[in-house]
Amino acid sequence: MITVEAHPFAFAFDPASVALIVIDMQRDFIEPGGFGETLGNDVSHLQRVIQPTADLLALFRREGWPVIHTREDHLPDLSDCPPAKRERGSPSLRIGDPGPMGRILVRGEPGADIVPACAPVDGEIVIDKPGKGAFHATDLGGVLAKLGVRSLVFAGVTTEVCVQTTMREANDRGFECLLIEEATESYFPEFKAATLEMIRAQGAIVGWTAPLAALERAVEREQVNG
Ligand code: TIU
Repeated sequence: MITVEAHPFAFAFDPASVALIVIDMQRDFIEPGGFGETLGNDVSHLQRVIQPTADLLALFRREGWPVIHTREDHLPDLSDCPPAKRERGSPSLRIGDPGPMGRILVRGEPGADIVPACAPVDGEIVIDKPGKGAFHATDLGGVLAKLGVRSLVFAGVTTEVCVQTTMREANDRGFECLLIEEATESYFPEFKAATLEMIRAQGAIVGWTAPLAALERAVEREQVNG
């Protein structure tokens, strides 16, 4: 077992049954002109998450542990986009409308791509999802069962929307979930802070959080001690 100094207490995982899930590190959320900005958000907040997420990816790749990426996007005919999602509020562009990075939140368009620094490499799994949670209307549950995964390390954007929703789905399915604090970000810093607190409150009611350095230290310790 590898034991990470985490909040609210130590997070222990078996390296034979861990996977990393990187949520929606897409240009549509992180770069100007995409879905996030059309909703009225300042996307510059999300850019600080790119390097820590790349470092976390490097750690999993070095260890040979499974990596799963998700993308929130829709089929070109929008048949998987509930009208309630497309029609909600008054965004400057709606899902499916043409924007500077192609059609907003549509699979295969430049905006739906994962940012280059966090792009999947050969052998990594990519799950396209129409909802905020990555288990809804996808085969993520089947993929994790096939891999024999029990513990999930989380990164990605945004903390209180797709990351938290997916962690809650995973927690309800019996997975032990650890969120890496610098590898997740919100358009609203106060929402990120509140989400980290609510995840680990009540004795890790949803899961654990830890800085990246704590995970790196734990992996190094395991290598020294065997
Ligand atoms: N709007 C917002 O904060 N997030 C999303 O719509 N999707 C994800 O979090 N990926």
